[in-house]
This record gives sequence, structure tokens and C-alpha cells, in this order.
Amino acid sequence: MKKPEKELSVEQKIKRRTFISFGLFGVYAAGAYGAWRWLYKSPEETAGITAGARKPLRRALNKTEIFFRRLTFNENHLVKTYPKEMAARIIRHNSDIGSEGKLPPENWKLQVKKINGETLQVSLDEIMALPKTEITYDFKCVEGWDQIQHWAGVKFSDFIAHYKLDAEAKLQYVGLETPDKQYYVGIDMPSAMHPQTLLAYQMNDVLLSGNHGQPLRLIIPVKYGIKNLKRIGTMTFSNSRPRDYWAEQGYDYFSGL
Ligand SMILES: Nc1nc2c(c(=O)[nH]1)N[C@H]1C(S)=C(S)[C@@H](COP(=O)(O)O)O[C@H]1N2
Ligand SMILES: [Mo]
Repeated sequence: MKKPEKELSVEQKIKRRTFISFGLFGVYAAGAYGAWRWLYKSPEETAGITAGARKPLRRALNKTEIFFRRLTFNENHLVKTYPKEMAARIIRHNSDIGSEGKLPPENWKLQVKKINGETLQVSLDEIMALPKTEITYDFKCVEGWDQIQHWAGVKFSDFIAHYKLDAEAKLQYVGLETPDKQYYVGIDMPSAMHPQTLLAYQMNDVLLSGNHGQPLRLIIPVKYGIKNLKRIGTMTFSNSRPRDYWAEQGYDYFSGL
């Protein structure tokens, strides 16, 4: 006859389970510690285009960004617009890095760095002679405010077509900087070429004030305020990411809505 298996006492069962739980806890803890060590020891990217982060983390972030860009961005998807009468009269105003005070338009020319090494110099009058586009939409700042505003200027894509910058527009990014290089942004080309993106010189039908980026600023409704650079000095084109003021501080490079 088979000897009946010895019944474990309740106390023994508890001991055994406690032992197994602690064992598993130890295994998980070692795993987590290992992963953390791996990340911690992995090379840190050079703080530059984006704020410093471990390379594997940044790689994952960049992959996620491209995934969401593809998922959410569509050049035919337009940002909601409003009747012009709904535009604010008293306009909110944010930081003025690189765009303080007033710059006499006669002392200003937009510098467009072509890929053949030439620089186009475009005056405000020349820009204002191009077809004009107006938009009334809800401008959004990442800091949590938004306001329905009316802007006018030349469509970025019209500007590209007029100055025959087709080869430039085939590259992946546009870089914009203030004349003093204090504020700068990088914009992915599909967002720059979006039909609602403007090189704006008017707000509420009058030329921009010093506060709002005169003589010319970017209005890019598919992105948060941080990317809407005021007082454009230079425009560059590249396949690598242009430097970006807020991305350097750790903000999302894409900053799309
Ligand atoms: N040159 C320059 N452009 C800039 C900024 C800046 O500090 N300097 N701030 C950005 C931010 S954070 C926002 S929300 C908008 C605000 O635009 P506004 O001052 O016309 O409202 O401008 C953007 N463009
Ligand atoms: Mo902002």
C-alpha cells in the first residue's frame, strides 16, 4: 500500500509561500536593478539638439515621436478656424527671447540659406507682394493658455514655390532663428508645408507689433506656441534636426497638436 503523502501543516504552508514570495521579489529586484544599471551606464547623448538623456531612452523617445507623427499628422487635416469677428482684440503675449523691442523693417531682410550655398535676401515688401492668406484660429501655448487670433501673411508653401526652393523643401527640416540667434526652432517639413502654416506679418489687419514678432514671424497652427518663432532672421534646410531652444530644455521636439 502507498504511503499517504505527508500533509503539510498550515504553518508549513505559510512558510513555504513566504519563502517563494521573497524569492520572486529578489529575482524581480535584481532584474530591475540590472535594467537600471544598464540604462545608467549607457552613453548619455550629447546635450545639444535635445536635452541630455541616455541614448537608449532618446532612441525610444524619437521612435515614439515618429510613430505619433505618422499617426496624427495629415497634411489634409486642417486646424479648426473661426469667423474673423471672434478674434481677440486684446492679444495675449508671451516671452520675447530674441524679439524684444522694435526692429525697423528697412534694416531687416529674411536670410534664406539655400542648399547650393547661396543666401536669398528677401525684404518685407517683397514678402507682402506675394499672395496673402488669412487665418483665425485658436493659438495654444504649452503653458496652458489659448486664444482665438487673426493672422495674415504668406503661406510657407507659397513662399517656397515662389522662390523655387523645391530642392530645399525635399529635405526633412526647416530651421528658423531670430536675427540675434537667441531663439531658434526646428520644424519638420510636413508641418512647415501644411496649408495653414504662414510667414505672418499682420495681426488684426495691422502690421505686427514688436511684442508679436515684427516684421515677420512663423504662424504654425498645427503646433504649440513655442514653435511659432517671432522675428524670423534666418531660414535653413536640412535632413538633421536644427537646434531648438525649448527642445534643448527638454520640451518635446515635435510639439504638435
Ligand atoms: N523670438 C521668440 N519667439 C517666440 C517666443 C520667444 O520667446 N521668442 N516665445 C514663443 C512662445 S512660448 C509663445 S506661446 C508664442 C507667443 O506669441 P505671442 O507673444 O505673440 O502671444 O511665441 C513663441 N515665439
Ligand atoms: Mo508658449
